[in-house]
Amino acid sequence: MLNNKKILYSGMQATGNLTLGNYLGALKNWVNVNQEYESLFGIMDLHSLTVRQDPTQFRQKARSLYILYVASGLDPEKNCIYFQSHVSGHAELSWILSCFTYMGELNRMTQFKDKASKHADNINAGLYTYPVLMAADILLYQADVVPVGEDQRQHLEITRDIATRFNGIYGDVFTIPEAYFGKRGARVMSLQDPEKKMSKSDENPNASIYLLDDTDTIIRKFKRAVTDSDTNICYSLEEKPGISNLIEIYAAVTEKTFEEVEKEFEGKGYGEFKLAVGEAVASMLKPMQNKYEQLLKEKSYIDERIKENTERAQAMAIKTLRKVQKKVGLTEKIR
Ligand code: ATP
Ligand code: LTN
Repeated sequence: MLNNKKILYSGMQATGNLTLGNYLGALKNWVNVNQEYESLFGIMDLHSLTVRQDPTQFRQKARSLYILYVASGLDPEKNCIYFQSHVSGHAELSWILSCFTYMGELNRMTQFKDKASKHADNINAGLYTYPVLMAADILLYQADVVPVGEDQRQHLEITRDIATRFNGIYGDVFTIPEAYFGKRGARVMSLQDPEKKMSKSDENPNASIYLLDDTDTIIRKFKRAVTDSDTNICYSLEEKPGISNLIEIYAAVTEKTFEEVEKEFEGKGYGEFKLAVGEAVASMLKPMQNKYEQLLKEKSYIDERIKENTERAQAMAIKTLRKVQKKVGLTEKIR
C-alpha cells in the first residue's frame, strides 16, 4: 500500500516496435486500471540486453517506448514511468534473489526454452536468469498487482514462489503479487501463423501490426492474414485459429462479445470481415499515433518527467533493498 492505494507494477522490454499484442494484452489494461492504484511502469531495458542490441538504435527504442506509454494514455505526472536501468536496486535485488531461486525452477521456464531455440548462437546466462530480474522488478516495489499478457503467467508464478520462500525464511519482507490478465486480447496471435503469438521480435513484418503502422499498412496486413478455406465467421480455436484470432482482436477493440461479432458478420465473407477488423484497429490507434508525434517534439517535458519519476522509483526501491540486505545479514554501510 502507498497513499492508501494498492501498488501496481508492470513493464515491457525496450526491444523492437510494439505490436497490437503488446497493446491489447498489456498497455490497454494499464491505461484502464492505472488510476485505481499507485502505479509504476518500467521500460525494461536491462531485460532487453539478453539479445544483442545496436547501442544507438537501442537508446532510441527505449525512449520511443517511454513516449508510447505516455501517448497511450498513461499520465507521467500520475504514474511513475521510468527506465529500469536508472534504478540500481533492480540489479542488486536480482542477485540476492538468484540465490533463492533453484535451477530446477528456471529449467521449467517455457520462455527460456523458446528464446534459446530462436537464438541458438547466444544462449547467455542473462536469458536464463531473466525471470529472477523480473521477480526483483516486481518485489522491489512491493507490488500487489501485475497486469501482463498470458505469456507471462509462468514468470508471475515463479515471482510468487521466490517471494514466498524468502518470506518463509525471513518473515514478511515481500508482498506476494497477483497477476492480472485482461478479459480480451491476453493472447493475440501472429497474422501469418495463428498458432504462434504475435511478437515484436518476429522477423516477418506481416505477422504483426505495429502500433505506429499507418492505416493502409494495417488494412493490408489484415487482408493478408492467414485464415482457413471455409467461409463462416465463427470462433473455434481448434478448427479456425486464424479467424478466431481476428474475432478476438475485433472483440477486444470494439468491446463486443464473440457472439455479437459472429452475429454482425453472419453471411458475410472473410474479405469484408478482415477489412472491418483493419479499419477498427486503425481508428483505435490513430489518436495515440497523433499524440506520439506531438510528444516527440516536447523533449524537455519528457526529460523532466523522466527525472522526477526516476527519483520516486529510487526512493521506493531503496526501502525494500535495505530491508532485504539487513534480513540476509549483509553488513550495514557506515553512513
Ligand atoms: P519479444 O518478441 O521481444 O519477446 P513481446 O512482443 O513478447 O517481445 P514483451 O516485451 O515480452 O513483448 O511483452 C510486453 C507485454 O506484452 C507483456 O505483458 C506480454 O504479456 C504482452 N504481450 C506480448 N505479446 C503479446 C501477445 N501476442 N498477446 C497478448 N499480450 C502480449
Ligand atoms: N518479461 C516481461 C517484461 C517485464 C515485466 C517485468 C512485466 C520485465 N519485468 C515486471 C511485468 C513486471 C515481458 O513482458 N516480457
